[in-house]
Amino acid sequence: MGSVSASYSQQHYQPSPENLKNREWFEQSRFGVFIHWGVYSVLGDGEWVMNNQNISLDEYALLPKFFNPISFNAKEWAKLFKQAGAKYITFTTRHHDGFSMWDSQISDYNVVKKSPFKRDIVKELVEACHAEGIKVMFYYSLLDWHRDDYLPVGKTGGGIAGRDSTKGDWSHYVQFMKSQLTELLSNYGNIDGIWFDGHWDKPNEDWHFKEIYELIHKLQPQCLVGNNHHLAPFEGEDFQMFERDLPGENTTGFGTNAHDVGKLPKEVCGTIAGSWGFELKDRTRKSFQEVLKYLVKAAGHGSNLLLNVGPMPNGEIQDYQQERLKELGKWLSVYGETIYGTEGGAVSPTDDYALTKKGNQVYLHVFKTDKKELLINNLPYQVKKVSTFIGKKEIKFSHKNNSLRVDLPTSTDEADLVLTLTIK
Ligand code: FHN
Repeated sequence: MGSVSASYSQQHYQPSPENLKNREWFEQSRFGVFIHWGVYSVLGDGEWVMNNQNISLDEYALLPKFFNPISFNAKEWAKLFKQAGAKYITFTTRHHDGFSMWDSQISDYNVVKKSPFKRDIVKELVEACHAEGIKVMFYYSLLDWHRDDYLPVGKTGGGIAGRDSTKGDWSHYVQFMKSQLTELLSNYGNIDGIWFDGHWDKPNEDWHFKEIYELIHKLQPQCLVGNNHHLAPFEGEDFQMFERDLPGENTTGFGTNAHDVGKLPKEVCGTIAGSWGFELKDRTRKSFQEVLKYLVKAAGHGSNLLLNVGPMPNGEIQDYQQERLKELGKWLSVYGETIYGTEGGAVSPTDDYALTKKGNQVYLHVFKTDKKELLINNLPYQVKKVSTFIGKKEIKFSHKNNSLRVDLPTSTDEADLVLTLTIK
């Protein structure tokens, strides 16, 4: 096992012009849809079911036979994402169970060869999204509960516990990943990002990230590399991600990177449901107000929100998840200017408000509150005028010693009252 640092120190990654341009696009996008969908959805117990229920490889191998999503319609999904105002999707091409959702020539353990559905889901989804002008990123799990060459098990691996760890062959596994990534980046047109996950299963392993990232950038220079290792960004990465947390926060305990918010474009990911993959006992459904606040607070931190849906095994996205997306889309069709293409505000979002900025306009998003006035300290702008974003009605304010006090209109029962601050 090599040392972690050996794989990515001593490099001087120079992003290509295409890559830098794509980072700009990414930063302006602010909203993407995450999709966790695989054969695990059949069991309706989340994407970790193999590990959590300690299902053996032989038992799990029966699952693809039941994966026959006859209601899957990539074009309908893409239309929904467009209607939601999403600028990109990130799709789980292969999650920790090691099952490939495309017609991989390198592994038969894939949707075309092992399921009665026999259709290349990745291909259909990419084509449908591109037709709607939505960019596509691929989630790719580094962790694998299925393959022998990944052995010995890492920190997780209920399904593979007890297997013969002498079968492991790390360099073979790394080569396998490179071959699969080559397929994904050669056969599906422009792919705008690779979203790695699972490094934390074997954090001290030499993952050969230098070679892997170089391969990606060679195959598609614009393709942005992100890695959900919950650490400060490694060399060769193009964006920094934060799981279920806002940049700088660490409420989940994942984020040892929480206080190490770098300069790369940022993305926060979170769910509409309680879990990522489909759960039958889906009892933690977020309201529109909650998901909207998540999006706005992420933007206030200068970050995108990647909001997850977990489609059902028949290929449908649950009605309430569709509703949340449509509600966001409706809101963004009115307030998009205050989110897309903005920078984060100079003051960090709180539970009461978030600020976004575009040129000399600052948008003050006030979340549903009973308060009659709002006080923001340490605001480094000279405010000339405060008005409602809708209707341009002037609002009373005072601004002394970097503290802004704003009178709130009596009816703040909107999920997010947006005010425009005109600054000098
Ligand atoms: O284990 C995965 C989990 O299933 C899911 O894919 C999330 C998404 O951020 N990432 C991992 C947990 O860190």
